[in-house]
Order: sequence, then structure tokens, then C-alpha cells
Amino acid sequence: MAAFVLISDEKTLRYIPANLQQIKLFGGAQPRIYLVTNCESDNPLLARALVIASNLQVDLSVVTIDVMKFFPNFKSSSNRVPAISLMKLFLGELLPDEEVVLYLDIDTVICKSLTTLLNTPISTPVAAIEELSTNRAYFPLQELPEVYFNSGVMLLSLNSFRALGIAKRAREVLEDTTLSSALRSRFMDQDVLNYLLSNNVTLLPRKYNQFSNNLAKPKISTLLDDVAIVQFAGIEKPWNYPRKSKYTKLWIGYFAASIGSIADRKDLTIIKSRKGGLSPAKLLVPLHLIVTKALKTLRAHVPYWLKDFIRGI
Ligand SMILES: [Mn+2]
Repeated sequence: MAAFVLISDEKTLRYIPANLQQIKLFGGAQPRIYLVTNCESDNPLLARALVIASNLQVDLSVVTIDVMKFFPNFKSSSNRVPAISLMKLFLGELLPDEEVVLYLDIDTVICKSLTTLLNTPISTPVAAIEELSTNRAYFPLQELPEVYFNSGVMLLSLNSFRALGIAKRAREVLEDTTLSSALRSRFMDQDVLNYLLSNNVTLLPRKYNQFSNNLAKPKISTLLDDVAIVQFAGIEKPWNYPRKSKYTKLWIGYFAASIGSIADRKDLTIIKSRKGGLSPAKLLVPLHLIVTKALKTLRAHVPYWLKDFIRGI
């Protein structure tokens, strides 16, 4: 079964517990996860992610990359996509023992079991959903690729990546000043991946990468009950989006469940700023206390003559 790959810089490291929780729930038995990050290995949020992974009994390996050493000439653009996301292009080399991996953006919300997807054999380097909306129109080269895929959820054949020398070709693109400045002007890793691989992609069913802004439209969302992964592609993220949406709430639930009592003050602000989210007080109460309290409340409402018949209440 495919391993999972998450890529995070220090801004998103705080949210990784939510991803771990979701993978635990929907990623099949004993999921293996790689976290590729440019954070220092003594970052407390990294340590926290490792503790949570061990609590959840998921196998988490951290791959630390110094992006500035990796790309000495990298010029950060005003783009919201961080440089570390370019590491998607180099996964064949970074994970030499893995054959197929499922890459997931941190801003994804998993809603259903992914075991079918994780066991899907692929004959192309990438399997992803086609991106029909905005980003395609911004592809900066004159020649638009026939298919333009989204790089937020991808099943990747790292065997094919290695066989096709994708890491070397990606480096060539990134070091070609004219080409890379055109490609990196906006969506960076997604543009480079499309430039290299859009003629060699398997299209996945859309349910594996539904954009949250589409699901917010009631007419569309009723048609899309079958959604397996939602991506908060764009500025809205489950941790900063004030609107009450089903998927934001779902994410908050995963995040709260994963951090439990090792939440810190900043986590509580994230959760507190949501209407409909868990309150910080609830979050810090260990689960068994909540259950005991609920049972007490229930007991108070059961007529006395029934109590003897119901064991455990
Ligand atoms: Mn994303």
C-alpha cells in the first residue's frame, strides 16, 4: 500500500496533527507517513507531531531539508506557495525505498476511506485530478498543456519519477532562468510538474480532490455527496476561514481530537476563532471526564424505576 507524504514549512507545521488524525482514520491499517520539512529538528511543533504520531500509532518519518542549500539560487517570489513545496519534484530521490506514495497538501480534509486509492496501480508517474478552473488560465507559458492537473493531491509512482529522471529535469527547469521565472511566477511546483508531466498523467475521479470553494455552493455540494478528499485550495484554509462550513468543522474536529491535552495557547486561538468549533475548555477536558459528565446528565433524566433495568447508566 502506498505511503503518505506531507510537506510542511514552519507556518503549517502546527496543523500537521490534523493530517495525522485523518490518516489514522482513513489511511488503512498501519499507515506510513513521511513529513518533508525545512524546520529545524529541534522545533517543538515537530516534536509535538512525533508525540501525536506515536499516540495514534502511525509510523511518521521526518525528512529534513535545507531548502536554501538545495536551491542556492532560489528567489522567493510573492507567491503564497512556499519553496519547500518544490520538494514534490524530488520525492523520487528523497524517498529511494518507496515505489508509490500518496502526496497530500496540509490543507486537505479527508472524509472517506482512502484504501482503494492507496492500492490503485498506476502506470504513469502521476495520477491527479484535472484542474478546470482558474489556475489553468494563469499557466504562464504560451502553450497550454492539454491536461492541467492539480498538485494538492497526487498518487505518485516514484519508480517512474526515478526512471524518467524527473529530479534532474526539474533541476534543469528551475535553473533555466527564463523558463523558471515564467513558471515560478505563480504556482511554482504545480506549474513545473505540469510542464514536465502533463502529457503523462492518469486522471483521478474528482471525489479525491474537491475544492472547498465549490462545495460551499449549495447546488453543487448536493451533487457531490461522494467526496473523499476536500482541498482548501486558495486563500481560505480550514484554520483561517471564518465561514461555518461542513468541512471546516470536520477539520476542527480532527485537529482538536489529535492535539487533545497537548494543545498550546496558539492552538486554542485557532479553535476559539471559529463559530461552531470546540471551545478551549472542552478541548482540554480529558475525554473520559466528558463521558462521565454525559452519563451523569443522562442518569438524572432516567426515571428511578428504570434505572435498575439499565446496567451501566
Ligand atoms: Mn492546497
